[in-house]
Amino acid sequence: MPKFETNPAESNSRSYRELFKRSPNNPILSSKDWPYAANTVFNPAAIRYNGKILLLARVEDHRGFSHLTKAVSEDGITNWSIDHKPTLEPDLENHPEEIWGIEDPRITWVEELQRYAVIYTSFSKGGPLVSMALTKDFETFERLGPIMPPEDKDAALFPRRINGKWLLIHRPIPAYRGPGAHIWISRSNDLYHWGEHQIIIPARQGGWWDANKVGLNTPPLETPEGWLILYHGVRQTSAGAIYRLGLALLDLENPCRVLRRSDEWVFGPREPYEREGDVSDVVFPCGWVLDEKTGEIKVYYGAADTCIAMATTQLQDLLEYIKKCPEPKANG
Ligand code: BMA
Repeated sequence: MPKFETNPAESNSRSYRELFKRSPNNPILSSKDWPYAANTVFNPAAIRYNGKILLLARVEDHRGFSHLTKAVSEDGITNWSIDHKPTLEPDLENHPEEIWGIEDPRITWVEELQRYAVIYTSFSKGGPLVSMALTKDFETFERLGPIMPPEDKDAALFPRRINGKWLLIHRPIPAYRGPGAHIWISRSNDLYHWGEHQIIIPARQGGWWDANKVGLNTPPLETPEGWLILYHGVRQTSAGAIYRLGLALLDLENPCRVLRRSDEWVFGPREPYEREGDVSDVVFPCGWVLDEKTGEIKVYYGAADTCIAMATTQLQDLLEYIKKCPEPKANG
């Protein structure tokens, strides 16, 4: 008998349970599938590449440091072909900020550059910061280095310039945590220098599931209704934190304008592999892949900071759901 059958709070909730369907193959990947020794594999970026699904997984070694390794599959569920050594690992000579590992990548195809932008967290001596690398083939990478100073993580690039500027979503943590850790957008002309910083999704306060700390999960997905994102809210309890996911819709031409934000979380830890692991009660996607023909979205997530799981949903269902959500209030 698993220690946790279901999370009773979740199984009683009606509003969102049909939105995401967990794969019966979950967890689809874990350290036992890895071709070399690893403690855990989790929080993967995901993208369609050469007609297949490519995951760039965070792999934690037995020192506790992370690197990124790719896994490729035809159906995105089975028969993964996994690199036999790290695909992108810390480059300590040229990038000392990567000293304690690189984590939680998000990938965006950037048509203008004819490159994939990989945005990841570098665990530097000064704390976690946001780094960027470009690649054409997921074999060789051109590093741009740190683009946001610590403490900052959970970042992704928009796929095209908007009103002439590149846009980055990210989540700085203020030293004075009183007001909370919020989701921001910053703008750049050259991808190196970022400014015009603005909060877009503030952490709520008090009893909310996403009080005090929120962060981006999946890179913005362009839809006719707006940019869709999944973000996490961190609920602190006396037993530890619970990482759950909410949905938001950003204006197409001004993504700093949040059109809709879900009041309720739309996905949260329920299954034993999500509830028990190195860090219990965490679901943490870093990528989703839309099938343009069927409208199905595959969401790839780290479960309990230990393994990789997948859930499917329909773009149409997400849009119908989010359009019924309220427009965000200034002070939730
Ligand atoms: C966040 C990130 C994630 C991790 C989560 C839960 O701050 O560091 O990598 O999955 O915490 O531990």
